[in-house]
Amino acid sequence: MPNKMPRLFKPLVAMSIGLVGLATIWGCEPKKTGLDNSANPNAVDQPVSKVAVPTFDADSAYQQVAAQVAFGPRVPNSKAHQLCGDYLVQQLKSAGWQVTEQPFETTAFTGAKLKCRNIIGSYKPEATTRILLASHWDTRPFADQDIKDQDKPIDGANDGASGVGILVQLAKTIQKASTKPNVGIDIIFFDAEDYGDTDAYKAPEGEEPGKWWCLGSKYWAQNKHKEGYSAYFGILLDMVGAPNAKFHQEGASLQFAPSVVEKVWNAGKQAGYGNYFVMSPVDGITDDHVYVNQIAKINMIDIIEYDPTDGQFFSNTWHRHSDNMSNIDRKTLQAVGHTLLHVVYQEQP
Ligand code: AHN
Ligand code: ZN
Repeated sequence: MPNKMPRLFKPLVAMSIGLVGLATIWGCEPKKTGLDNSANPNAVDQPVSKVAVPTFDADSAYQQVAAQVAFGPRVPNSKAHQLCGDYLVQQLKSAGWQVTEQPFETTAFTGAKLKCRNIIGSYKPEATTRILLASHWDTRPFADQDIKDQDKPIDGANDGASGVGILVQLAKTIQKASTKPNVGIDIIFFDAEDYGDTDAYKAPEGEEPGKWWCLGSKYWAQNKHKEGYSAYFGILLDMVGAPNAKFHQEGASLQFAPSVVEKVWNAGKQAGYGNYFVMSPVDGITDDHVYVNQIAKINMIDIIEYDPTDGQFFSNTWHRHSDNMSNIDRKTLQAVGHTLLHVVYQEQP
């Protein structure tokens, strides 16, 4: 059991309490979401508000997940990593988004030097009111939760490719849509989230917890792609493609950005995905959003499949070879992608 324990957010909770008040001043009051088909003939029928939201093509999102997995495991320094990174840059560019590549070198807990890059796509780069959407695009070099071939890398269909696939499809959807969002949007694909230490690693006394995880988001938060960059809120996607996924309200998100959690979960419910967006809190997870909050001071939440009551913590494919394409369900991609569109389209500068 302890070997399945995710790193909990506990050490950070006390530090973050002061930020809760900050998070509320953004005034992210959840607005009614939904659709008005008179404004967009392509919209799904769900007349709740005045905002027209395009449909989300989950089949295309699924293809975007499959395209990444087809490169092979996207482990830093590998050929598949290089080629998949190039592919993601090209996908964002072909959707008309402005792309910034942020190369960096970092060191893993193994001592390996990793050549990495964060990939940033910007919609309406001139807009000052901006939303940040993110997911990690690298995959874990080991299957340390598996019972065999623990030293071999995983496909990372869910843990990596799912969030990225949804965000690529969101960029393409916005490009094709007749109605456009009113705010600027940045999509960041963080590198080197998942090269963290295994249970066999003996941390030296006093080592900062979570030191080896989330290296790309830490780098970006300390070296933003544009001087003075900020966003008024952010949403991280992590493991958002498995069948019947349950997204509880993750503890660090609730600490840092409760109004963003409320906004997103309300949007999910109103868009008809209440089975996925479960309105109950769970423990915090040390994930990329923690560093975006702590270092970059952007109120970012995490949509992550994590259920501490199911005995698995994360799902039963987490850091195992079973995290392959058979672990991806279009319905889950649809729930998350469509909910994100609802959130994005209801925002006003
Ligand atoms: C840890 O368990 C250290 N982090 C959870 C974040 C994570 C790992 N997401 C995907 N893989
Ligand atoms: Zn992982």
